[in-house]
Amino acid sequence: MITLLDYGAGNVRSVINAIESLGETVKVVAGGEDILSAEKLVFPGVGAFGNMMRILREKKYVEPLLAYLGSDRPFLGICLGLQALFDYSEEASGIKGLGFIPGAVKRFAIELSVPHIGWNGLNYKQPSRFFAGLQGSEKLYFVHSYHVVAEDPEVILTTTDYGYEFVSSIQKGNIIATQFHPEKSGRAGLRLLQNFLEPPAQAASPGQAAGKTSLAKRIIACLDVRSNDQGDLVVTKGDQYDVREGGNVRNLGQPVELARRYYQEGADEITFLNITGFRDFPLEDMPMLEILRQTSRNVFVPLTIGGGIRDYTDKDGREYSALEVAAGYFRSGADKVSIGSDAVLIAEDYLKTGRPTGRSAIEEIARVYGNQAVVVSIDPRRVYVKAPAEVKHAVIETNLPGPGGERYCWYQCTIKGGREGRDLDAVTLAQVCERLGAGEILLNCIDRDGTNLGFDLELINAVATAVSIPVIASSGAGKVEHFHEVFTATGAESALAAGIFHRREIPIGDVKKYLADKVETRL
Ligand code: 1PR
Repeated sequence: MITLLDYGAGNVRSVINAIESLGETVKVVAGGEDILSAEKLVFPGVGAFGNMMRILREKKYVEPLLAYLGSDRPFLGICLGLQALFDYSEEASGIKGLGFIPGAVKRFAIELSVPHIGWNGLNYKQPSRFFAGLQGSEKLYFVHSYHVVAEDPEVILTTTDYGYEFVSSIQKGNIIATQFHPEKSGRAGLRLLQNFLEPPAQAASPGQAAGKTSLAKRIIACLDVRSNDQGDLVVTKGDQYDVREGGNVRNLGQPVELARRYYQEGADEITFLNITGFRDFPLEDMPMLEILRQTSRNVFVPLTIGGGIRDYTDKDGREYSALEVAAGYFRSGADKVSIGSDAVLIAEDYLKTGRPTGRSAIEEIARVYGNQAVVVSIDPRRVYVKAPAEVKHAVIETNLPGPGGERYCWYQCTIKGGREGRDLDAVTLAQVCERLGAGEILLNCIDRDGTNLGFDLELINAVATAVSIPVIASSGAGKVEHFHEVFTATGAESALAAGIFHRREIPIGDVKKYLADKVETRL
């Protein structure tokens, strides 16, 4: 029996699912006495340090936790569950951590995109039973803007390189804690969890390639989901966002089955977009939550969900905040939520006053679940102009002239799945959302969607150079070379595709094979 400390924020569902998939049962802590009587305690943390410590104090978990840690019984901390062990964090000034391991939690001070999101390797600093069965070349999933700085080098189990070398896991006796997420790290992560649940007899010291570890470019499979005319929730796919063929919604398969297939084929992440979310209400749309629940039971890579994340009043007049909608998704197994239409409206409001309200969906969800949990999905469309001065938007000079020979264009944001164009450009939207706390940009392109013509490199460059958060390039992938092109010609951290995977035209494995000696990926 594993005892799991859930302080109410983030995706503990995936940790429970991963442990259960290994044949163990999980008891969730209901009070301090459960911590004191635990035999093996897992503390997964997602979200923000200050919020976590506040809840731990309110629930009176701090004393029991320190007593448990002091007794040297098996403990596995994950992400914030690692950071909580330290004295304090730059993320929350004036708020004390548990102070069990001397040191601090610092924000990445680097030129690279922050958060550090994705699959990176480990430099092994000492042998541990935790590592049994690993080759040493595996990549694990990270998602964080802060990292620990341990005063005592003896506790450092692994480091990872991102801009500089940082501590990615620690061990002190039976206390182990990782910055990466084993529950989201595919087979390698499950092996680590297995080693924690049933420690092997011998400590292992995996070999590793010489040199620094590096962050892999991610290949993301995207499932656009909606009800078809028979009322079944199906994976569909549009051509420039038109998902109907012969009057019917295209049906390319069942969401849970497809997600499972993509996990097994090596997808680094899976995104579900509830594409009619702008008119449905997800908390009433139980099938979507159920899809997440079922998928997260046996898919152990990050899951993002988008569609309908906004404030909402139901037919009985009850008001729900976007934060409550997001919470429903997180509880059902999502690691990140993606905000589309609402982000455009939030940015328009912000631009009117130049001041954040502190109450927008982006700010509220980021405050509780952390910036890394908030993706903004942008649905832009090219608008050609004869000269940059014609509009007040971010205009680029294009190598793909318009129908009238125009050499300039801007990228107009749309809402409601491309149905309504707004007076806002994609570059400005991305910048405003970064300022408000978004952790990642999912950059679609209506012109390229479903065309197989390749990603719109000009759009991706315009946005990726304007923000410091990671950008996911989306729309238009038609052959393996397009992935190489987007990773070498733009600053995109990941590439997302849908049609070529659904139609089995190119398996994910072939994309990875093609990239193997050209671009760092997770194999
Ligand atoms: O506005 O917060 O409710 O969110 C709705 C979400 O649904 C948004 O993220 C929006 O991008 C998405 N969406 C809405 N309508 C459509 C549509 O297709 N009619 N899909 C839609 C967005 C783009 C990608 C697609 C890539 C790759 N589709 O999801 O998967 O373009 O496709 P490809 O590789 O086949 O070219 P809200």
